[in-house]
Amino acid sequence: MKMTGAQAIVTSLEKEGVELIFGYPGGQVLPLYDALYDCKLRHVLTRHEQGAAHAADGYARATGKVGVCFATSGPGATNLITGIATAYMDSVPMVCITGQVPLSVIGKDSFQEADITGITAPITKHNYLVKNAKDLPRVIKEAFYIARTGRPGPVVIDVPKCLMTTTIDFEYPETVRLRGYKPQAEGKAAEVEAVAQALAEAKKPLFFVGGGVINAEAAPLLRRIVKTHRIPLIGSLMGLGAIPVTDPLFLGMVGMHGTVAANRAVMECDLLVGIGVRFDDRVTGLLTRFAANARVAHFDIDRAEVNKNVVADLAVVGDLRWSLAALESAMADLAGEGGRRWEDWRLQVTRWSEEAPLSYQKSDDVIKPQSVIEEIDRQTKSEAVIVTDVGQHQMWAAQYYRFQRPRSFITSGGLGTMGYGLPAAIGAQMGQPNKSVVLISGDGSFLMNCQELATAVEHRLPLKMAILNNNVLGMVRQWQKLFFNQRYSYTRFANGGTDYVRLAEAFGATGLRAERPEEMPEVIAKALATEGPVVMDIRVCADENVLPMVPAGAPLDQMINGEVK
Ligand SMILES: Cc1ncc(C[n+]2csc(CCOP(=O)(O)OP(=O)(O)O)c2C)c(N)n1
Repeated sequence: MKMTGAQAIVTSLEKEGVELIFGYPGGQVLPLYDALYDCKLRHVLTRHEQGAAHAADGYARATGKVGVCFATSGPGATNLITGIATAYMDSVPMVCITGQVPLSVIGKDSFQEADITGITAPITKHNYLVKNAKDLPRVIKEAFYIARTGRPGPVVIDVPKCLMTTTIDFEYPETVRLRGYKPQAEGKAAEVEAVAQALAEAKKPLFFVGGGVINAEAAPLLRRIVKTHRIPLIGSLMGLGAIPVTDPLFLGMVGMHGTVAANRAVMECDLLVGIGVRFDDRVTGLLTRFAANARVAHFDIDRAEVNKNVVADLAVVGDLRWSLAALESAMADLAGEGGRRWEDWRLQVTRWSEEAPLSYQKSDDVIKPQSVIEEIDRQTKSEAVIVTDVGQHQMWAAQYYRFQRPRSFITSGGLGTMGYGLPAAIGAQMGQPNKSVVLISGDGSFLMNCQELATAVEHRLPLKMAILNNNVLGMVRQWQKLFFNQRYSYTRFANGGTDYVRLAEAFGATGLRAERPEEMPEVIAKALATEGPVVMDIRVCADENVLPMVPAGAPLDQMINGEVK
């Protein structure tokens, strides 16, 4: 069928089953937007391209589908960068289509020209500068395949405007043939056997669960193994929800703001089985002391992760759905002993959990930020999809919300991107229209992309937004307090900060405020009962620290306010 390049892009996206595109138009994508005008695809106009990228990312994380965003050339494309890097760090499948100046003027510093494939090379799984309109269907087919297979990630397709108006014979390829890219779904049976053998020999085994389990949709398998063998687990920030955090065998998040029990278990286990994790520095602390008494087994889809940070004694490279199924079979001999094997170890770690639970000083005078998360958890019955920004509020959300399901915690883990929350929550809510989506943000982070309130209002999203407003850049202030002699350099907002109730109202959203501890539960209840987007300005005390805390670069048993000294 004959059609223009722009129509070919749109038709290819339809063939990929795309339902939603987040984007922002401009000169070099005008023909593409013209093709959108009368097609079935739904396009959401964000108020900033960064918002479009994060919304596509939030949509992808909430649904498991590939998120799609559009931007024009030059500043439109560069505004996507933070969103692309955020998705790359957390292995989120995304396809970003950017307009480029016409082929004849590339390299001439043309109006709104930026070398976006050059700029995004280190933060994309792959990228394309398309040079021939007839390649568009194949490139789009490949881009979706690359984004969602193997270790997922963002792919950029840069399309010079002249290709969008060129007529081609459209034919959508049925298959993808890429030399040099063959994601390894199945690992080696012998590698799995070796892990099962190590488990049989271990006295103190510990599973360490990461975002890879959620990405691979392997949580049900993991839950089955844990139910049978009752091996204690810890999680990374990205792994929260893979196992219900209320399961007594789940010792909590590990690392800088991990629980005493989780960090202590790492220091004392004799076999650490990392599953879909990348052992980043916020998790390991001082690498040479991390799991120093343990053999390490590492399951991951990405061979490059093995031995990158923590040297693995055993490794299984493959899709976790394959690897965990294989592990389950390989552990069959141990199944009968599930109740008794490792009983002492299990008792020991659960005792640590009981002895040193997460805790904070309660107050009747000021709203404690942790209590806000507990109240949101109670009122949403631990069933909401929680999206966060970055800072103290993010860590409190991770610590105090009781996640039950995969894809119920959406947060920027690897890049730690302030401003991620609101647009990601919009994407998550659009991807999961029937779920209760709650954004937990900070007053600093919220302002970074608050223009997206306009998008939430335009689409009448039932999104509830809780700003833990401490009038400071809390997490940075915490470091200044603990490690810079309380020299609070530029971390307080002058003049009492922003009036978030009026900000919400200016955009047409509902704004509510809680200043006193007794008002807070009512404000949350009212927000949840109010239709459409609601911003809650919750005035929390500023002088609160996220604890426990392992100082950067210290070993995990040196926790501030942890019982392990
Ligand atoms: C884009 C970006 N800029 C700067 C930082 C560094 N940073 C990390 S946490 C933080 C403070 C966040 O403040 P707020 O959103 O108010 O949350 P709080 O820590 O007070 O809960 C800053 C500035 C960052 N993570 N991202």
